[in-house]
Amino acid sequence: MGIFNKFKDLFKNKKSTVEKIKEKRSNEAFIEQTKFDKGLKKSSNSLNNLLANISKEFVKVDQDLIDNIEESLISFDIGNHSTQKILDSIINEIKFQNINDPKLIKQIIIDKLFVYYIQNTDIDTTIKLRKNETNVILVSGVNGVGKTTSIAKIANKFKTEGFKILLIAADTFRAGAVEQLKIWANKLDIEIITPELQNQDPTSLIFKGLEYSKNKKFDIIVCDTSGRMQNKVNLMNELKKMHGVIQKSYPNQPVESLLVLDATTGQNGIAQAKVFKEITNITGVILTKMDSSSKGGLVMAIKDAFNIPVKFICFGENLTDIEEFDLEKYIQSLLAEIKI
Ligand SMILES: Nc1nc2c(ncn2[C@@H]2O[C@H](COP(=O)(O)OP(=O)(O)O)[C@@H](O)[C@H]2O)c(=O)[nH]1
Ligand SMILES: [Mg+2]
Repeated sequence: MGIFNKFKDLFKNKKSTVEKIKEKRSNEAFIEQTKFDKGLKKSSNSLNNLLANISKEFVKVDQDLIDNIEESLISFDIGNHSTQKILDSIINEIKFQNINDPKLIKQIIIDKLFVYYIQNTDIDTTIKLRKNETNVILVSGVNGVGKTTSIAKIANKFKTEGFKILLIAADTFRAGAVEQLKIWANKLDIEIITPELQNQDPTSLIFKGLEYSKNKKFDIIVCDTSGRMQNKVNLMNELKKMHGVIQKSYPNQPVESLLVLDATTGQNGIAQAKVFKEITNITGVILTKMDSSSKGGLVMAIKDAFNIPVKFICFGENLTDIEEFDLEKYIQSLLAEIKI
């Protein structure tokens, strides 16, 4: 069932969105929410402040107030396109209800924000793991976004769930990168394929790993890659080659190609996604460093701009600071700090 159906009823009755969601949080003997709450606390606080300022600073509903709402949505990293759509629906609602008191605007903003959030949410956010087959995950992204750390987290999660995992350290470009993944592999007691030489061709290393895996029947292979600057044509083409070699080895199944984006980079992350999507078929995003970001709107901007789902969300540097993305939990945590 799409999340829209789950939430549809919430928007039907007269209670505020925040009230309804808070009620839901206390009613259900509660879905494990702590990680999302912890990871989204900054975002939730900043959303609360943005909304509180709007209703405090203005005495009447006019163009200045509308401009302020627009700026607030953009500063929350929702992206220009989504902001425009949400703003239009806010303006329509203000006109429809003939509202003159800015204090009443806060509720409308929240409602419109979350109605927009949950629409068209049929896109699949889960990793498709095929049973009795080898699933290959290629992880890409620019330097420092958290690729290697996220791979360790994913490997740990799937290992705990009973899968047999192989890592391929195909970031042969940066000194220390192989060592970093090797340390994680040893700690997790997971097999790893490493290059013999620095700068070894990463595609041939992935090929070697895939060949090795054929008799060993791994469930999941995760390939690390070097931090490609999206304007470096050679590196981007190399990524395309790596994708190609995986697809050739496993022609009957889609390559899970995950792009790692750092939530603190905001709209820059959107620019990165655009370039990576042009080069290779990105099937999902791993959104990292949510614990350090106060701008939870990026999830919406990514979905809106590319229709690429966020599949994992990371909340810190520890191995367990990762969750499969869940829109309902996300929305609930985003509203947790809001005071109406
Ligand atoms: N706070 C926080 N730090 C993270 C997270 N993910 C990664 N990092 C840190 O970001 C830095 C770069 O991570 P790394 O995995 O080496 O990035 P890579 O260059 O993309 O492989 C490291 O210091 C990580 O500990 C996260 O979700 N939250
Ligand atoms: Mg790395």
